Amino acid sequence: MRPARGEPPSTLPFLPDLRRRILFLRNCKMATERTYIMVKPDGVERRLTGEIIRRFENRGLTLVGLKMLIPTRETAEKHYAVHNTKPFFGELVDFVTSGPVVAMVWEGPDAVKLTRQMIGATKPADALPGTIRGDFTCDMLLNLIHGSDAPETAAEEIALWFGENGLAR
Ligand code: RTP
Ligand code: MG
Repeated sequence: MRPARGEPPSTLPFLPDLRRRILFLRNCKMATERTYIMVKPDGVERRLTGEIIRRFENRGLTLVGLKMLIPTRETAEKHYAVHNTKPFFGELVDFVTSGPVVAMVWEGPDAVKLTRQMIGATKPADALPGTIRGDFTCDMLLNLIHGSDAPETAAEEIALWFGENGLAR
């Protein structure tokens, strides 16, 4: 009900609906997807892990798994197996195994597409301002962050980096 003229509203009228929608999305398995996100060694070294987590939390995604590790060559090669015939494969594996990474699983509606958009394009000149890469890097290799490119790859990557029972929920 609208407050009488001149009376301050006790609360913004749309808020209860918004809260209900947020609760619905949190509980709605159909709308929810998981994705594998990794802050690469350059992102950790540049102390951008907090900034990256803040962006995903601000967007409304939920962190469901997190750990810091130095990837083995075997894991990095499996992770980037789709690129193993490309000329940059060796350099890519060298880079990803060069220091600690922060491995994470994020959950939310359309999490794969949403996080990829927030990460920005692979080619520095295509990474728009406002995206993580567009705001913090202009290098093709030192591009701070990985995000799964499809729900199927996300499931494989989550299994590779976190195993069967490695997630908090
Ligand atoms: P990522 O897998 O790390 O999230 O990156 P992405 O999806 O944006 O790009 P992808 O095509 O999967 O390539 C993986 C990483 O390889 C390097 N790359 N170099 N020189 C090249 O042409 C080239 N293409 C890709 C990038 O560092 C990219 O992040
Ligand atoms: Mg990729």
